[in-house]
Amino acid sequence: MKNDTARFTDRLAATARDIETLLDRLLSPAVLSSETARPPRLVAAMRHAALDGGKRLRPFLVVETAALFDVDRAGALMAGAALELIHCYSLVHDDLPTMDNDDLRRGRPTVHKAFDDATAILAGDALLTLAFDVMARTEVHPDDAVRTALVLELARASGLGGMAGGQMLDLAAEGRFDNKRALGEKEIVTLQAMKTGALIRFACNAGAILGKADTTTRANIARYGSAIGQAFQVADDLLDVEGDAKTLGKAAGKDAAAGKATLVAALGVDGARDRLNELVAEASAALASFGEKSDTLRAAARFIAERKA
Ligand code: GRG
Repeated sequence: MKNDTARFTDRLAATARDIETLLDRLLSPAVLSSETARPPRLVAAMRHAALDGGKRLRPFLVVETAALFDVDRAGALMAGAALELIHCYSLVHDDLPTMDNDDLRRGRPTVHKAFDDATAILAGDALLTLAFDVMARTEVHPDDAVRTALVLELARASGLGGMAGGQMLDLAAEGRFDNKRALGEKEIVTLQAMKTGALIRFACNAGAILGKADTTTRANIARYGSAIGQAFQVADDLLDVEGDAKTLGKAAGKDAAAGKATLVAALGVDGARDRLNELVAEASAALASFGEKSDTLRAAARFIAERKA
């Protein structure tokens, strides 16, 4: 019988394949009702940003959390695809010269390098808005209240008080607008919970919303999502110090060079590793009530902590 890690790897690959197929369809040049035309250059830039790459971790978390509640897989995949569109938009905008100024993403030229800055901005904008278009579709869930809750939570996770807000705090911490000021551990945790944690937490919450979970169960899933969201960012900070560009598919060592506010900077490499182990244990504890049914999500927490790219 396969162990949890092998089962996890197979399931991640299966979800990635299904998400690729869905995104390929969602980003087709075919014009939809209420649309006027789909400009080919914009379609091409959006496809460059979203297709053929990425671990598809966020959609996987939606699908696997939804599976805890025996939710229809096709609807969960559609919700996961909507979330992945937001993730892809954030990477396109993050890579722009005025943000992180990166040339390489997923081992390929970033969108502004393959196209141009204006096209990259518009591709990001259109991916962001398409995400809400997709999340509002009945294919996600037949119940209007479920879809409304998903749209609301997705907006909160990605906007002012979530990912975009976190990016703002990150830029401010770099000293872009004012004098640079070293952030304390608590401030770094808040920044990261917004910038990266919010979408990962949403992925898990989405599964619970689709499954119409009760309040206690929702809280446990949110606890799991917060722990793995934080673990994801700590692992990312460690990879920036210890990883290499070839495996990462993007530049390494950029955080230290920019003097970024990371937990590795605040706690040191060993301190960050200890924190990572605590977070994996916390994630696992949050799933206690699900028993063996949540073994794949436990394996996901370990994968997030140990990942090399
Ligand atoms: C521009 C509004 C706006 C937000 C940007 C997410 C983000 C905020 C910036 C990305 C910067 C970055 C590299 C953060 C580290 C965490 C992260 C999101 C890594 C990339 O996610 P993965 O590893 O990527 O899931 P793949 O390629 O597998 O999809």
